[in-house]
Amino acid sequence: MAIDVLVPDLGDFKDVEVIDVLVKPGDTVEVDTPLITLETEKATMDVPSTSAGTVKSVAVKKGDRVSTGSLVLTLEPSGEQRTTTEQEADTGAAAAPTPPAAQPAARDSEQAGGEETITVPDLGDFKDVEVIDVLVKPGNTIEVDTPLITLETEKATMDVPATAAGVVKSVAVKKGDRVSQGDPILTLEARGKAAAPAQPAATPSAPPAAAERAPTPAAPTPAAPERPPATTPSAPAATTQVDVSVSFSTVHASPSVRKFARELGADLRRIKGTGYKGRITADDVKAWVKQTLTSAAASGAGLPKIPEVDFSKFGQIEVKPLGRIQKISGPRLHASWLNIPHVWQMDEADITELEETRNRLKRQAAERGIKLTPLAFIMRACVKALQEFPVVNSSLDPAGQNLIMKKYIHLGFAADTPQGLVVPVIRDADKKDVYELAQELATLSEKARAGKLSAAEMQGASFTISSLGGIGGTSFTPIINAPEVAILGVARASMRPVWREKDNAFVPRLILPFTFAYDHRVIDGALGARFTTFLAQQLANVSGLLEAVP
Ligand code: CAO
Repeated sequence: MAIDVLVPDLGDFKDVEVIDVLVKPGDTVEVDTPLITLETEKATMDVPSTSAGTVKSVAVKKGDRVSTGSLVLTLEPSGEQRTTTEQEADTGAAAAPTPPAAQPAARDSEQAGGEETITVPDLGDFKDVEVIDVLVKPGNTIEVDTPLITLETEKATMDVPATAAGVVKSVAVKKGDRVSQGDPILTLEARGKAAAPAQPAATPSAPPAAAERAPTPAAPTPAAPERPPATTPSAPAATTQVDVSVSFSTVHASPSVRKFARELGADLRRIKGTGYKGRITADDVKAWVKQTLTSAAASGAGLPKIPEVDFSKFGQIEVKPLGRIQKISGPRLHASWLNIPHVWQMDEADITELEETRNRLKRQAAERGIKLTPLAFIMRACVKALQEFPVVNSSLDPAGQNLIMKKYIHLGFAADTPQGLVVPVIRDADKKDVYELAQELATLSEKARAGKLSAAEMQGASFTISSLGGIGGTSFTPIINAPEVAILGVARASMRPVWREKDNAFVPRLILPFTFAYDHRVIDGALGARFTTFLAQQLANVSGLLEAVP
């Protein structure tokens, strides 16, 4: 016969939120298997099963609110089942009074303003409970309910909240101390009279008492009667039959850290605690989330996987590790590819005159030790275009809310080296003429090929050019060098017949094809096309490129 498992006696607490449902139909559960997790503002607790069997149906879902007697699930029993008597015996309910609700930290003075000492609240039968964290220090301003210290027994943690607001004058406990009811926690310069803790409203989470599988009768604790019933429950565990030793049996973390982890979707069971006695701290949760996100991005998590193939099945193979540079640049290229919505605007420039002039100047330049390649002219044209369209020389801030406009123009250029692709950077390119650019281009290219570039010589680019013109190809689609917002890909120039209206004839012209790749979050299509048009005009006007740099 099916068994209904109900929410146990939650004492005075009602409408407690279900923050996790830990089982589903078909699951086999044992006695004490956690079924659901409940949470009030400051406490979390798992509701364990009272019977063993197979889950037939689950009656609650995340976000539901439950009270004593609410149906949790229905089980097909497998034999083992606790009777009420057994449960009571197990929890000692019949033999001893319940651990009281972990009260708000008690005050020994309630006058308005003045100095107050906040003491450890009623912990029921439990004494010498360990302080595992002190959350405030002298000088801190605290409010009513600010967590002051965290107490922990072998399996449960609880924050003890403040009952008064004010400025902490001195703290009487430190990590590792053991405290009992009435021990002073801190002294406070009170800001004013707080509502007296007339009820266990600010009860911390699973009290140590409960964690010790202490007596937990269904009836309110004898320690509580002098207080009116709670109206704002925060620790149902405290006055219930729920065995919170189960709730906290796998991880050690304070309720606030549990809440934080849940908000981030972090599974505490997978996080290694670095806090006191292996406790999971908020920083552990943050570090875990950060690492998870980083590795997810690096591994392309969420993307459909490329099938793994055993190539040796089809013929002889040799496995060669990627080069050092490839190992570094690969993830960066991948990140740019995945993160930036690229648009590639193709265009071409008539560089007939540019090449005629360059060929004329080449020998002279060579005599001065300068190799005047087309790339130096292209760089000069890019500087002019970046000055005309400064947004192309910007970066998006990490939150994607602001543009960082750079007042400098540092040009990166992709260089093919025996060790792999590197991107040396010509700093302050806007202050250099074509010859200076050519000279620095040659120096940095040489250093790149010799593997002698310093880290500084590869940093700080605000725009990058990738020229494959010396090699070949008619066009290609470069990947933006994030966090830059654009890159220019230069292909090989070739002589082509171009229709010239005034001659009513085709004339041979040297045409340079190029691709302007841009981040569409920053640059609109119209601006992209204006940029390439402007760039083509600059390249067609060689005398403009040769002008002295102001
Ligand atoms: N069209 C036609 N010819 C071109 C040209 C173009 N767009 N660009 C260069 N050339 C010619 C040059 O005129 C030069 O010939 P001359 O000696 O007769 O003048 C020749 O090609 C070689 O030029 P270069 O490559 O030595 O010099 P550069 O300044 O143009 O380029 C550098 C320097 C470092 C960019 C280049 O050596 C290089 O490494 N290119 C590869 C870049 C790359 O790998 N990009 C891809 C990155 S993404 O994987």
